[in-house]
Amino acid sequence: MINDKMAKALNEQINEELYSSYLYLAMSAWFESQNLPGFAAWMKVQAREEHAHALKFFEFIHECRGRVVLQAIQEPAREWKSPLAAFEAALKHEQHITGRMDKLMNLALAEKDYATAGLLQWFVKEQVEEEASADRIVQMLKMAANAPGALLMLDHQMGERK
Ligand code: OFO
Repeated sequence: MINDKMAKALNEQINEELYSSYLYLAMSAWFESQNLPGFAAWMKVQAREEHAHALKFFEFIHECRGRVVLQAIQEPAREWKSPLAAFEAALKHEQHITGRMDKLMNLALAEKDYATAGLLQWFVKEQVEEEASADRIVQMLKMAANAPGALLMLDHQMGERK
């Protein structure tokens, strides 16, 4: 069983994950509009991954006999100043999600909900990877600044993500 307080917090996290998916899909659409199909494909894979994160919480709440309540998803931005600006926004978003996971973990421990804490442990680890991967791309885009050839090579490399 999951208590109401914890279920409410996890429901909010489902919304955050669906928003993450929506945000990365919006970034994918923007990269398409910039003729950078590799970046667009990378973001589409990321959007799918975020949707899977939402489903992990969705299924967990049901397994714990809680009630899932879906809320409206906020509209994401449509434009970014540059590929670098988009990935800086993605990194900032991931840092925000890491902060949310820390708060959820604190709540789970305060509620002595060790099952939820176990699930959250997976997400805490995942956030380390999420931040590292966004940051790596930010750094590469900084190195590619003012070199269109380097940006095109990077685009090709980004498109290889499965
Ligand atoms: Fe769900 O990890 Fe990114 O946001």
